[in-house]
Amino acid sequence: MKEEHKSGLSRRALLGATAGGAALAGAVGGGRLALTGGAAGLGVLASTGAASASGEGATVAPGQLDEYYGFWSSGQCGEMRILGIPSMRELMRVPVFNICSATGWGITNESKKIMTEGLTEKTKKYLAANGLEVPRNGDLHHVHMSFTEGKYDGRYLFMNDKANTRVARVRCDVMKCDKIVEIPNAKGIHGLRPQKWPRTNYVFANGEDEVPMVNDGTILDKPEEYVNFYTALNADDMTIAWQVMVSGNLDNTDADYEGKYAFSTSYNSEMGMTLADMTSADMDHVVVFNIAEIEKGIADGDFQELNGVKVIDGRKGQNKNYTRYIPIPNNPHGCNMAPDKIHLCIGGKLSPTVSVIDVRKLDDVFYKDADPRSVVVAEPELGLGPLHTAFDGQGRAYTTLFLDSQVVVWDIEKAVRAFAGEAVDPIVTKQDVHYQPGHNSTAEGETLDASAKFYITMNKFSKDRFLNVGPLKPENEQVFTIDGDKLTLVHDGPTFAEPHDSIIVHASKVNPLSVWNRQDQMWAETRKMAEADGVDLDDYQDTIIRDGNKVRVYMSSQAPQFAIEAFTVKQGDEVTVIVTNLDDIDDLTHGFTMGNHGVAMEIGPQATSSVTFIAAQAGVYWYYCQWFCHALHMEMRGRMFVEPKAS
Ligand code: RUQ
Ligand code: CUA
Ligand code: CA
Repeated sequence: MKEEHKSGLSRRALLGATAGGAALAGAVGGGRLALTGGAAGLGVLASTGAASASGEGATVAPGQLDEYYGFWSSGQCGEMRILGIPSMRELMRVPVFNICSATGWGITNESKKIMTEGLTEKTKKYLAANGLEVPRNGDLHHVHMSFTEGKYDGRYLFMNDKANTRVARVRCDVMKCDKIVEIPNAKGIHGLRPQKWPRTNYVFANGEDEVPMVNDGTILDKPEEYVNFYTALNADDMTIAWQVMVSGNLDNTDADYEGKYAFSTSYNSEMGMTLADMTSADMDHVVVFNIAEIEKGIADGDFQELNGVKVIDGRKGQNKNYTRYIPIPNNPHGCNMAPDKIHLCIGGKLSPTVSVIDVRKLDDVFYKDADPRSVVVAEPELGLGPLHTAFDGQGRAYTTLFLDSQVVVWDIEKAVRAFAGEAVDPIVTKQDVHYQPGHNSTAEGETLDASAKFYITMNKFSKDRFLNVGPLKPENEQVFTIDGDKLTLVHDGPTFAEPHDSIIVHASKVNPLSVWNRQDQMWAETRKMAEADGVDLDDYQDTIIRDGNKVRVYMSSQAPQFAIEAFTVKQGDEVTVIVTNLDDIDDLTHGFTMGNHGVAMEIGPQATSSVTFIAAQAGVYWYYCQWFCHALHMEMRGRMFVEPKAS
């Protein structure tokens, strides 16, 4: 992969030197490929051609593969996105908390089960009262991969939904969501991180919004009785392991490289209910969670059970070793553990500082009564609005400055020395970004494989940077190569709501299938239904089962034909169509769309998918395949006859 990059680059650089910039632009200038940063970026590459050119390694020619996967959140779109890095080509959208017209996520029986089985009874009631089958929206902020010994292991991706207080998991073998769990007690799951060491046994999830401990309407506007919850999920089965009740709210979270501690920022230590109150104190805090002590507390029975969850009291003043509160200025936000395994970086947001916590000193705070602030070993003043920090594995930190519209690159060790009184400047460089950056990413920067290759900034505003598309503007993402002390812009491109956060994972660690395994658990329930109907989904028979006013249509599909090209039901029947794609070839996905019924689904090679609807109106309805699969794809269709109800 890397070799291809190098040879590709020198060939194009040579082209640039001999045939001129126009040929070069033609070779690499297409679409969202890298080097769309404009003439300046191309100029740099064309004029040097040397192996050490700025921006080297950023070009991925048409037909070449990226070296890294990028897994992206999409904020209020509720889906996960997969990009190729460094090209920033969008490779896939994986529906998770959203309803998807293309794939039928939220429409098929299989996806509806995943979207509803982990909901609380309260939420099921709200859905029923609103005539909904699944929650309609999600707000997916943070995607993180499972770890083994501090490195990405390619098994799962975990993500939060702030809007409906959920956590989801995506299987990396098929890149489909397989679990969605609503978190009881907490409200507004925001920060989310997997445990890094020894492996991801827990997924940590922050409740951002304060509510009464028993939120049944007995207590309303009495903030003094509100609490917040920190949640640990068991990553392997997505059950809830435990919760810790805390003082103040929770924003972002991360875990250490020893499996001992997890951390959360709180911008509302005041427990204020208005903006003025939430920003009134000079200091808020980071909560440190002592995992072994919490596990011991649970084992010893020192918990209360709340909506089926074991809840430990970790509020201030509980005088136990579950939590400690480290004072941090002023409405802190980002929470990022450096791959040096030592330094935790907390973005000050309203304070121009990043507070650096030495996690080796935490034992003293828990067990020797040391001053909580004694763990802060640096607090460099970096600029206005520091939010999130990324790392390059070489001792440098990259912090986004929201208000300054910059990234600041700084040296962690120098910041520690400066804090101790030495006259050193930790700041390496500042680079303008466009505009107002939130999160940022480096290649595997939150892992022990962090590298100094790319720097990605996810900016909240594009302003004047693209053609005007009306009052709603896209956001903007930029990619820089890291060239020693310098950052070189190599990509600048719009994204739809919202480039919230991303992780960059080396392609060697992600190995998805191209064809589904027929025995996949995704359609286990459908398989049970088929068995009960005497239909063997592995020795496919195309069958129509009538069961009172329920009709089940089992059909296979093979390009370019549905095995059943017409079936008849009665008006008012509940119809379930179960389609199995018998094609066994890469990239041969079929679809099933039932015209005028709001029904559509994707059926990947060797997959089974099913959908249920009421045939409410008599008449002839065409169904068709909506994934282009064959020269005769248009002909891949059939009819449903709905006989009028005898009146
Ligand atoms: S938070 S812009 Cu939702 Cu990730 Cu910091
Ligand atoms: Cu099958 Cu299009
Ligand atoms: Ca505050």
